[in-house]
Amino acid sequence: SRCRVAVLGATGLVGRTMIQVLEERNFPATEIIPLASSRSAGQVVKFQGKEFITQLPSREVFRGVDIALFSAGATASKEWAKVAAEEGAIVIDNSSAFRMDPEVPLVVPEVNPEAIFKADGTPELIIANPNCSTIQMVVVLKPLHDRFGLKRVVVSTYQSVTGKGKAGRDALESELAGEKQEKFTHFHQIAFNAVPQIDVFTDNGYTKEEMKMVNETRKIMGDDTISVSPTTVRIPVYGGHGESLNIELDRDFEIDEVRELLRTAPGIILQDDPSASLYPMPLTSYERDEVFVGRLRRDYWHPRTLNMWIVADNLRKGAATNAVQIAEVVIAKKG
Ligand code: 2RA
Repeated sequence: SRCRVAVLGATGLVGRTMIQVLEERNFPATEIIPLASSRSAGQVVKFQGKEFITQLPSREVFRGVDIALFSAGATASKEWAKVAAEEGAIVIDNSSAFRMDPEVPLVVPEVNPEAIFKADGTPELIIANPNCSTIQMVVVLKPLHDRFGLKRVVVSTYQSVTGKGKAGRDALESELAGEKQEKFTHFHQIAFNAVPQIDVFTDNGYTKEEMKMVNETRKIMGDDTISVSPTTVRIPVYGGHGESLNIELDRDFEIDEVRELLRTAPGIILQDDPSASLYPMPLTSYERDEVFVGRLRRDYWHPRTLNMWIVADNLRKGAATNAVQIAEVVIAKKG
């Protein structure tokens, strides 16, 4: 059934990608209600050949909205998610505001789509979209967890500057143009560099980005016995986040069995032929919706353990596409 879709943060990099993905996937929206802060209100947004004017969020604006996609930061989500839900919208929130709230499901459709729905079969009113670096990892961990049991993951990330939206992209561009950029990557230059800090440090020496990977993975997978040991690093690339995964399973495996399992798993494309130097890279994952897997190999130096390298477009599967896929599951059930 056709529905009215609001997008809060419509003029940001993720918000614009959400609208692009809704159009590409022919999401059955009768109209888009683009919402943004006063800085961006008034901007024109195109959708399915029609033009919509970006407005300020308000309770009235959410009245009659069926799906509200949020990507305007945690403060805006805390201010507007419950209001939108009270007005009848199903809120799919890409911010960190509700991800660890026990009342709010944290969903990757390939992993835990059932979490979208209450016991009575109706959708939860607020559904949280996980952090980009977590989404691409759990898409790959899910089939392994189901088949072999999952004990521990050591993950090192190589994250695109677009994880920080337009600010990240503009920072890299201005540095490459020779202008010094002060406010990005914690006052370090990002061009020609690697910065092992994404978001702020917490008391335990890990950054918020790293603790998101630890905590969100356990919630999405529904398994608090999984241990995740993360290091998240910003690098000056476009196109997606890369992640090196060292995965210890509960049961041993044949590497060809793992390869076949991943080749046929939902949301995954295997790009793995060392003889042809074929493996995933950010530039070849750009604007794609799948998680690309390569460099699959046994870890000969630790039992029941394998290594792999995965890449996904952090603006798409890492944010916008995952949110739209959740919306597709919601409306498919509504019929
Ligand atoms: C980043 N994952 O890459 C965080 C937020 N998108 O900056």
